[in-house]
Amino acid sequence: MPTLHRTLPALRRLRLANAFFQQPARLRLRPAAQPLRSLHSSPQVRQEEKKASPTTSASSADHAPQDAPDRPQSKIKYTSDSYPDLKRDSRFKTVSKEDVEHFKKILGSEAAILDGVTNETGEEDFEQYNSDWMRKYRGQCRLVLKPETTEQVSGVLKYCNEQSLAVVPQGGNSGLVGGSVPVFDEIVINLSRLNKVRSFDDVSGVLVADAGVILQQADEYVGKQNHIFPLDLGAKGTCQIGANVATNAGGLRLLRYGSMHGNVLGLECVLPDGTIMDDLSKLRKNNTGYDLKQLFIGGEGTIGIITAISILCPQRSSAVNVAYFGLESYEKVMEAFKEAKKQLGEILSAFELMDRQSQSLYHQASGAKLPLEGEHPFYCLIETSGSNTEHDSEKLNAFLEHVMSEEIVSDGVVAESETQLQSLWACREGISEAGQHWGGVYKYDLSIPLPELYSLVEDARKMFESNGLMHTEDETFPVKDVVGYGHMGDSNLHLNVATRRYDKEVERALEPWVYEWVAKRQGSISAEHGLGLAKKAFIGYSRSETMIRLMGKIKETFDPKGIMNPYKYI
Ligand code: FAD
Ligand code: 2HG
Ligand code: ZN
Repeated sequence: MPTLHRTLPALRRLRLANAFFQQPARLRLRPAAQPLRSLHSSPQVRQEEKKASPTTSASSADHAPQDAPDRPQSKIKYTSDSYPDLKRDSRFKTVSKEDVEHFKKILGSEAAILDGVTNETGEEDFEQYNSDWMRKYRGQCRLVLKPETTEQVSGVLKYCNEQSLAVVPQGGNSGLVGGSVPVFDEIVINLSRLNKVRSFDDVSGVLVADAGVILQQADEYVGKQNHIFPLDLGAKGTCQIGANVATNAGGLRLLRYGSMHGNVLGLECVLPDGTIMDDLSKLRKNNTGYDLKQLFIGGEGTIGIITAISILCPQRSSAVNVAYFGLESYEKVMEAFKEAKKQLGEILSAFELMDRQSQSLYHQASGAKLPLEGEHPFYCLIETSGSNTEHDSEKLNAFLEHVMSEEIVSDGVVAESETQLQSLWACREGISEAGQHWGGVYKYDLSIPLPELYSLVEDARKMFESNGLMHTEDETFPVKDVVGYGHMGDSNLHLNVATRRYDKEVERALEPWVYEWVAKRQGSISAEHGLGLAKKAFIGYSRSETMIRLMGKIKETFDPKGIMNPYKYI
């Protein structure tokens, strides 16, 4: 790990920071983050690695253990076994040889079909399409279709609708709520071959691209023309922009650029009956009737398949700084956030929270050295992005001086180089994967009013201390640790309960306790990951009966036969 430029304690370090900020070379653009060693390898890569690992037969535990480098690999339990109350909908037909022949005609290429219906394709070839990133959900699909054009998607869906064949749209399969994999034998429609950039206008900043373009590639593409994709997240090397829209993904830049609902200008979608809805508008303003595309943003593949998006990409900032602080209490973190907004204003582009436990898990799982010596109860990562180096430095220095002299932060570092900047971001982005290193993880993605945001983590920790399910070292306890981190700037907490195995007793302790806790504070039980299968049953904690009924009507209108991503969402 390269030496980081220390800015604290107090004035001596601040002077160093000032000197540092006067060097123009230090202010660099942050490109899409590099994969974090094995930790950040994409789900596809992980699957390749898994094939070589030893496997055991299906676990008799509540849930099979999670993939981890130092553990033998076990098969994931079928979702239908983990959730025996879920029954296959008898309205749906089972895929036949005739159906496969028909799909072959539509898609016209061997590469576009993974067929376990008419030939002997083994179960292991379907594993990456049937199992999710958390290795918590596993479907039983025997047919994967990979259309290359919107017309092919249309032909496939039209036929599926006529034949009552259920489907699951699938992007990079990095979703965290079990929405992207089948529950039973639904056909997977994988969008990875629908992956061309259609146009980019460097005057307006409007990018039009197929749904299957990988987020990192989209960002690099517009980056070459000095623009930035308005979304960034840890799975950028794997997830697809169509799916990002379908999940209304939030991520690390939302504080600055806002949500997909604001940035997406148009969509091309295929409805379940094969109709192509061409609303690929490039206009920022268009008040002509209901804004139907908004229903697909966050629709999680339940009313149609997004085949292309038109999105507004902002100008890329030429000056980017990242600072990483240690703080003594959550109150100090709130103070730091208040000051950051006040003093950094329009150049503040991220304010991320990490607790001590989350940084410790990241360190243990990845082996990476943490940026600060000693431990602090809380850490935060602040990013600024602007177009004027001198102006940004002046603002950042004033902010640093203030938070240090007022003792709001106790220690901190500022990245001096691109590598250091990436290392600091890795401390934040690497937590998600680190959480599941020991066997399994229960993930909660919550919107909570800021003053109470961290109390949930403290209460969850107290609960596991008193119910005897948690021990950080003793492997016989199911829970290893409870960690809290997230997008502080968006009031979005990620509560991760790192476990040594998926265990129904742990799940029962957490659910519906977490959801009740959040509902009492008028929060949301899903801030940015969506509902999928994991949160479907709990939607009532965040939405009224009237709203759920209206959602049901929308679903019925678009998908009367219910073939789109069944058993999920509502
Ligand atoms: P998938 O997982 O394949 O699919 C997600 C859902 O969208 C499914 O319901 C699927 O049916 C549907 N879908 C996929 N493609 C389409 C389409 N073209 N049309 C219609 N429906 C479709 N999420 C955040 O919001 N913020 C984060 O910061 C964040 N960080 C993450 C970090 C890591 C390490 C990981 C593993 C995940 C993270 N996620 C985050 C979750 C996930 O990456 C996002 O939900 C992402 O948008 C999913 O993209 P995907 O291509 O992997 O979609
Ligand atoms: C993040 O912000 C992602 O890192 C993932 O949204 C959160 O894994 C999680 O719980
Ligand atoms: Zn997040």
